[in-house]
Amino acid sequence: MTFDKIDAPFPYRAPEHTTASLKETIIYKLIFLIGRSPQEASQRDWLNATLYAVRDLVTEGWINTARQSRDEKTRRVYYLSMEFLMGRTLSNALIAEGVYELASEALKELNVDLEEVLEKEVDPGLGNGGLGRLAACFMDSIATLGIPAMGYGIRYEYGMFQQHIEDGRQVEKPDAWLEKGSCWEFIRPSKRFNIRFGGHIYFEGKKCLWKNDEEITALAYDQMIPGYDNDSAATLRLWSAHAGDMFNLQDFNRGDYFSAIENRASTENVSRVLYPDDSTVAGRELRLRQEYFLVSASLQDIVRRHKRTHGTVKNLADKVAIHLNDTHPALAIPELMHILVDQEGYEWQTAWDMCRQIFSYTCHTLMSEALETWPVEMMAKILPRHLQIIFEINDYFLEYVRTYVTTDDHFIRRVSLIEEGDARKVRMGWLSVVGSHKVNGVAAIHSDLMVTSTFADFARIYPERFTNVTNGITPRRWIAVANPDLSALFDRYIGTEWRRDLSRLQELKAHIQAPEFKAAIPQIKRANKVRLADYVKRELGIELNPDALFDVQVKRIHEYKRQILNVLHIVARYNEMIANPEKDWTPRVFILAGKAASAYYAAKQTINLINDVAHIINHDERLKGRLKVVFIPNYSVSLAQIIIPAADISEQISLAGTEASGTSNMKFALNGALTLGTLDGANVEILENVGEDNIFIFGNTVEQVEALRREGYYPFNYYQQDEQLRTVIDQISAGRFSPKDPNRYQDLLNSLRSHDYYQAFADFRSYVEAQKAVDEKYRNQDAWVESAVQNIVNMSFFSSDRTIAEYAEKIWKIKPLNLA
Ligand code: 26V
Repeated sequence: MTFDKIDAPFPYRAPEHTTASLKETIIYKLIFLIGRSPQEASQRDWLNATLYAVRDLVTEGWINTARQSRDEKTRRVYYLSMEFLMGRTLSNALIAEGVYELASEALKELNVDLEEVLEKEVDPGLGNGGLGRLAACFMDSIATLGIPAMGYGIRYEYGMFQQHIEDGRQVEKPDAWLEKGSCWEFIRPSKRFNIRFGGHIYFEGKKCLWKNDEEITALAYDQMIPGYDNDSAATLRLWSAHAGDMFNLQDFNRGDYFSAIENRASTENVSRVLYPDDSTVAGRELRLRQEYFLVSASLQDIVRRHKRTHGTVKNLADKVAIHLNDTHPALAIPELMHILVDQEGYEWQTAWDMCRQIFSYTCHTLMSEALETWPVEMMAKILPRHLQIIFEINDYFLEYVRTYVTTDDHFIRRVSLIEEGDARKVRMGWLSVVGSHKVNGVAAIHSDLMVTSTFADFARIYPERFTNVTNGITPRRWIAVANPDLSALFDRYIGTEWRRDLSRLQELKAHIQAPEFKAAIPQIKRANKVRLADYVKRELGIELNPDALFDVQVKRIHEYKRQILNVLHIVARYNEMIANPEKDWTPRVFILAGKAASAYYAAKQTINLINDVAHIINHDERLKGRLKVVFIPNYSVSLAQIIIPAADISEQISLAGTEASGTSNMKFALNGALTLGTLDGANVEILENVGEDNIFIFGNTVEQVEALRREGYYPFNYYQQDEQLRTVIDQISAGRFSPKDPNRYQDLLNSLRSHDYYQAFADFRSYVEAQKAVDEKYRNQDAWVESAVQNIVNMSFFSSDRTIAEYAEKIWKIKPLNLA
């Protein structure tokens, strides 16, 4: 009898630990899995031993959940994403399993400090920013709600680069995160699939055959995503490229053993490194290969699993939903067609109907330059059969448009999946819309704009296809892990259930006038500010005053996010303070962090400018420490966990109509920071939830932005008419902040004065005024705390549990497992 045949209940129960038994287990893991004695163990060894001990606690529920879903033959959803920014595992798992205190005590008895050990864990940076972190919050909610689902991604050997700041400038260093070992994952040597590339296609009768000339192996690594206190866990399966047995056959046949082995390295490049550019499409062949690698491995796995459970692919559309996290995995659409038509022998029409029931797609941007396209020529070389399928989908689709919508040639040209021109290109966004039954934006305003701009033509063809699902964040990581003091306060007043049901925060409303509650909020904030100040002192040697107002902007550096507007205001404020040094200024600390894509010149200049300005301001004694500017290098999930709970002001200052949603805006507000933002992305819904007295809104609306674009926007006029703005620009231009290299910022300034594509100058005045209102309010600490509380208790809507429940109901048509 094989192990597979043993019936439930699962025979190996994980122990209910006491401090003593957990301590024993950790020692056991240390000795027998890591091979170290307690006397010799380093902090990292203790970390790994603890990880192994806690992993055991999650495994049982994980296996049971998978079994239940298999036995009940439930409909499942597969979440395909090129990025998952999971953050550290241990702290989250300890909380999910309810053994944080126990682990802390067990380690203390071994003279080991849990907090220090937690800091040793590497933070896998397998994503760029918002999109990748959203995928991680979603996995957490999927696990907690017990949604039968699985995430699929790539196990990049090198994640997002490490950002160092040298002489004020960003320097990128490779992130070899795996070198420290990664003991949370399970390698699955038996889960391997061949991924084919290149070659040519030919027909045998009506049947299309693909003779590829390259092949590599995708190997699965599984990670458990623990649900919160529900004895359940979801799976994140990441694929790694292996040359496997597929040596270059020609080399082998020539008897060139050494070349054959040597080639392994280049074959394995496909999962070597995450593309660190979230702003432009590089059009690089390796990226296309990565996308196909993810898609092909995942679909083979999905179809194999489905056949094993159901014995047929006939009911695939009843049992499988596949979600595309942006267009990056859009090749899944032609890949499923390839499987159904070429391998399973389905008629084109039947296969296409199945596809459109199976796929759904989330759009995460409005930036046209971030809409993926691939040169037809490149796709022909790497994926000839897929290109041919895309052409066929296009013919079918355009025929439909001509028949039922319009024969207007301009329209047809605009919606064609193939962009005509010198070099023809495949439009992945269009492909995703045509191949999905639902397409969603990530905040109300974004979904509205999607159907009036990016996908306007498609909204005319398929009006019922477009919908909104506003993003959310997991309260487990963003409160329970990141802000333990605030968690403890919640627990004291409303019990612990808010962790799985954030609507419970409503119940806090009965207590917010209690003096003890009111007093606790600023105390907690101050403690978090001290924690951040300690970090900054330790890492950067800069002293911060925890009683100053902490004003924070942390996110990827992008022109549309307008870090530059932040800098212009900082300089303006500096000038005012120097002009009136005796005035009773509210002390401020400006904190910024974020990475710039390595080839994004303007973003790198912005980082340089922030650091140059910080250097001058932080050394100006006339300010008497009332103004500080800090750029914290190497922003990551772990850093966010320290920075966000310490913020008083959350800067969300993108040009209206450019930030699809934002998710840090939600994390900040939930941690009691007040938003200073434009009417963009989810800021709009945050305003609706917290009320206008508890948020600082400034700047032009989408309509005003569009009117300016239409009627002619002349930034130079703003420069001329606003004296304060002019002074700031002239100072930067004269090298006030870069005396050794006075011309350093000419490009940046020229571009602002002449184009200012993201209209920073237009919003400057109202931003400065809003900042004054911030100072004013902060002087009245009672009013400030009241607003902070209103932010916290009104954030229920922004839990990713709500988001995932909406996806499950509206888009995936999937019910949670009964996890009794
Ligand atoms: C874009 C691209 C485009 C070229 C190919 C490589 C690549 C890799 C990553 C990206 C990511 C850009 C999309 C993104 O992160 N969007 C963000 O998604 C968040 C979650 O929905 C949302 O909150 C942010 O507003 C949005 O900018």
